[in-house]
Amino acid sequence: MTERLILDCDPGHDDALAMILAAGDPRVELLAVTTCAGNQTIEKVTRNALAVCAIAGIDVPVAAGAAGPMVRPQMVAPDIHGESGLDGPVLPEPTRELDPRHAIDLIIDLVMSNDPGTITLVPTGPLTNIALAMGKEPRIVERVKRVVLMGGAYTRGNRTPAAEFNIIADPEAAQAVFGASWPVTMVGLDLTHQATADADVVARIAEIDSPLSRFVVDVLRFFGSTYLARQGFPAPPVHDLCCVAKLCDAEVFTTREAFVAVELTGTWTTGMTVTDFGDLLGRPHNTDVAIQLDKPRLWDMTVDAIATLSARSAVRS
Ligand code: PIR
Ligand code: CA
Repeated sequence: MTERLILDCDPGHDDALAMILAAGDPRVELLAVTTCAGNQTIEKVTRNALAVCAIAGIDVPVAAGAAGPMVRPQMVAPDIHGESGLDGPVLPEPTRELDPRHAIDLIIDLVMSNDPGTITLVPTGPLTNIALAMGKEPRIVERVKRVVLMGGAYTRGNRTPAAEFNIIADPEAAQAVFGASWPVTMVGLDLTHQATADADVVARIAEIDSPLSRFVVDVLRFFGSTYLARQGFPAPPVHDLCCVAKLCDAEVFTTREAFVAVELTGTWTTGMTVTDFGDLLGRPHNTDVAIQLDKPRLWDMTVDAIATLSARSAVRS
């Protein structure tokens, strides 16, 4: 059965790769792309989403969502993603219109009009849209099959020593998502830091030699340069890609059940995803936590998706 998903994102270099895999892998069906302020402002990330659609030939609805977090002041990540949110490649002009609906309404419409248990939500930015959609239409919680989110970690942070960016950018929204009764998979930094785009991967993508492959190479080069300069990584971790990969092939990473809660009142730890794999807190486990990546599997499917979309665009033009 093909996995049907809504990608709620803040593109973002790794978000762009997640869009491409979701559109190019035959094992999943991308129903819509919704945007949320995160890596950059809502205007910028929405523009970037449309640019990725243009270069990759993605023609699903795209809707703009929340312009900032539910409670706290806004946080963006120009140090890693640049001023545009997707610095590096030349961004093509959008070829299509935005969906007129707010992201929250598009999510609600799709979930309520499809059979229960058939749609997976894949948030790869702050969880603002998902939490607001739940607040507006609480019945989506029992209709969504699963939430596979990029965020958090059980061992580290990247925005503070304790907190990962997507969670600390809107911790109240994140806690609402973890605290709801739907199944949640947390694809955190413990997993995504294994998903580096090493030189051999960039070379394989370059070999496809299409406008899309050149775009992806530029995306990865810029992302690699900021990750090297800011965080000392020899190659950039393509976080958001891992969530979509899990829907393409469940074997791409292992998980372990845990109780996860978001710290909302810490002095130094706000936004931390406190993870109890055992029973220290005496709480029922509410999350499948991503642990171990099969890296060759991840990059094989990603290279294949780029090749598939490149061939599709070549036929069309
Ligand atoms: C990546 C991100 C934000 C900040 C840094 N330092 C690195 C973005 C990515 O798009 C990903 O979704 C998540 N947030 C990783 O923290
Ligand atoms: Ca992201």
